[in-house]
Amino acid sequence: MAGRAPKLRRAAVRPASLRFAIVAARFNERITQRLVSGAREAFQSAGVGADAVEVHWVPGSFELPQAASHLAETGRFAGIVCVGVVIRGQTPHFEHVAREAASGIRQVALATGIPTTFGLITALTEEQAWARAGGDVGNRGEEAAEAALHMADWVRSIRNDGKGAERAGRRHARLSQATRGLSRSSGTR
Ligand code: DLZ
Repeated sequence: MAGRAPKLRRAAVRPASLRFAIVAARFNERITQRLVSGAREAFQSAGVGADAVEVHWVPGSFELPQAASHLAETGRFAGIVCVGVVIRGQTPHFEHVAREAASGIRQVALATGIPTTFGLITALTEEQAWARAGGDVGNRGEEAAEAALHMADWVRSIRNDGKGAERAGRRHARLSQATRGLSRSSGTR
């Protein structure tokens, strides 16, 4: 799959007073730590205080949706970022874990309405995974945190009033345009 994640336009986010959670899978923990750091940095540079970001660890990526679901139900978070690393092994286990994590995370987002984003690396080799954890191909944790910030801002704008939604619509149209430009200039990931 090709494409670069959009860079968040800082002006689009008004994160003061918003809380976020990061749910992290311990499997392949050294790599996942990099995703957690990437996500923390994205929150920090958007103006979210360190004390407004909670990190919760679970055993593996399969458990991410359940933890995210519990966190969403608390109503304490404007967004939840799920991070984990699934690397293909000798058996089809990889497919099961990756598929269930992806569809479970989507279900949490749809069922609760709380932006719950996908910061998983699904890689064929460990080398590919490192490249996507702050290496040559970006940092999936950072990208997922930016998506959570973006979605939290958008959800808040449509709840507030019609004008907020219009402004968010214009911001997102501009962002999509920028994203298309970035996708054209990027290679295979
Ligand atoms: C069992 C397993 C395997 C084989 N591979 C991974 C992986 O690459 N990445 C990951 O996050 N978790 C893996 N797991 C653990 C499962 O996610 C889960 O924790 C266990 O199956 C227990 O439910």
